[in-house]
Amino acid sequence: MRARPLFLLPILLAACGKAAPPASTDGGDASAARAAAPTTSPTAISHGEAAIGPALTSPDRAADAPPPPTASYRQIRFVAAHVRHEVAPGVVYEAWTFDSMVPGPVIRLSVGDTVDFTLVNGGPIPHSMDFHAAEIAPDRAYRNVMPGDSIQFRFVARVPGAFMYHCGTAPVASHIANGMYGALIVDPRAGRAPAQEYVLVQSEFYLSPPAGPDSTRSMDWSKVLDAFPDYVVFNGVASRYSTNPIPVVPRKPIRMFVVNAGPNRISSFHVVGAIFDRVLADGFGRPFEGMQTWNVPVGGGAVFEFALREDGFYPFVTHAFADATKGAVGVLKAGEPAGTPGH
Ligand SMILES: [Cu+2]
Repeated sequence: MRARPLFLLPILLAACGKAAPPASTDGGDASAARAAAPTTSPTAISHGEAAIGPALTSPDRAADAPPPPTASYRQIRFVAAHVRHEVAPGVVYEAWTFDSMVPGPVIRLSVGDTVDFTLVNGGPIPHSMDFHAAEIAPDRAYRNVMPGDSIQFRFVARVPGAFMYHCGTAPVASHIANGMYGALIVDPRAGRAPAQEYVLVQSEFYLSPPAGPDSTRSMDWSKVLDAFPDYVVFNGVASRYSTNPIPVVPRKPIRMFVVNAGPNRISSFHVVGAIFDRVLADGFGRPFEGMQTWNVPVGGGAVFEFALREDGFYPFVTHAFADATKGAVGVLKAGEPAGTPGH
């Protein structure tokens, strides 16, 4: 393991040492229609013995952005699946996923690209797909897909940005809190300037009380409604890029696509020791220049462009520090820093 910045240890210990309880109940919602108001606990309906797949041990997920697309037409197929996901070391969660990963796969398009999308529901309850990058009738495209069934629809990416996608099945907070979200990047037609590019998806996990023989956690619906998460994470795992800092080249452009899946907490995105040269909200407008911190709303995204002036360890956080303490922290390792970082 690479050297861990010592000043982050209290945060890491707080996040990793949390007495997260095991549980057997979950937030299954087998019958609620899309329009149903989430006023009652979805734990009233359980998928109990449904297969949820093997545990994912020490998931290793690079933050690197996929390269810009080379074709203007894409066929994309996701399978909704319930799998075990390790939120933090030893904390295994019964996640609802796209393609068995939390977040789901990163998609990258250019303005004008056409996507033919297929969602296959391999899970035991209804799921669906809502692409924020699409302009489409939700009642047609974002319908619930029953277990074993599938849906197909087409959209054209018309607006550049860092977009969220998520399951839109009610209660939506339940399906997002359980892991069904991801990032879809749309580049301007002319492309973006060369840079070291990374994708971060911030999200939250709400763990239920102890139950069950296998110590797999699932969602505590009351915590979701109270916006009281146990973990706030980048790319699905608490503090993963503190444990394994992201290596970057100093004095060269860096671009971070940040999407905030929530379902509840705003991300006040900040890189310690850096000022953003440019922050691009979604759309065609002018960037904001010289920014220290930028709020990424729940269900939104932003593109952060900057460079690190010196070799060193540069933490990135949500500056809502309770959430950073719960795991929404990582580190950029610029060059080959000597000595031990401090803050
Ligand atoms: Cu779902």
